[in-house]
Amino acid sequence: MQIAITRAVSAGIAACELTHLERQAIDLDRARAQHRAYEESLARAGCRVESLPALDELPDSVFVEDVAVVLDEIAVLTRPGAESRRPETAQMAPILAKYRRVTFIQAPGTLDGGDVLRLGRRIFVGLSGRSDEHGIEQLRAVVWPYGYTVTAVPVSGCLHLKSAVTEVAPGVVLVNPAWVDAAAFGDVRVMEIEADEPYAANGLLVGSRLIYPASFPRTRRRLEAAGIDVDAVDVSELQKAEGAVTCCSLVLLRLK
Ligand code: CIR
Repeated sequence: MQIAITRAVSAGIAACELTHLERQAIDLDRARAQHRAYEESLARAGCRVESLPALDELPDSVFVEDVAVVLDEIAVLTRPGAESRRPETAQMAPILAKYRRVTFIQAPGTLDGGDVLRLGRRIFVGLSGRSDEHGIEQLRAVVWPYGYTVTAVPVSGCLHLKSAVTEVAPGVVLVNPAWVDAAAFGDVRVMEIEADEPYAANGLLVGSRLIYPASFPRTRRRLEAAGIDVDAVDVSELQKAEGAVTCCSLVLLRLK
């Protein structure tokens, strides 16, 4: 059984961090409705959804992916690159402690979960504006005893590594080649996004189902043509906050 941890949209989301996007008005009610529909898609994919209450004083707290890296063996609470987001980790630690032993990335290291792509026992971490060498080295030290390799991957032009690449089926990655060089991922099958949908590389694979934004129909057709079972969700309000589908949940295997 998989558990998906989510957090309701903050009433303060209008003050979210923005790096590559111009600020646009976010309709809070609509964002919340879209987030609930996203939670339903997680449930359809077979997850038990643990939905946490909104934290109105933390604008980006709906994007729970960034505050932890959860493996079967351990949960690593991050130290987000954006200072405004650092208090989010203390809110998540007791939740994850129900399921895993927890450990923390320490200053001066920074790491955002959005930069962490796990392909089996290989973990790739974006060297982005949010995650640095110190954070990556600390993650490596925590996970190597469990048999994981950690490889830093340069990203440019986007917020996180997973803005540029995600796993969309076992052994298959969907890439925006303008933002990351897929050669870094070694022996995987690479699919490219449609060039006119630059944000289309972020999908959330849960079991054999891909939760995927409704706003990228051309890339979605490519995925479906490849036999991938796509569940399209409208996350347009969350996209205005530079969010996508992986970032709104932490999906973990229930081990006991
Ligand atoms: C931020 O800039 O931190 C948020 N506004 C968006 C975070 C999106 N996170 C993700 O894609 N993993």
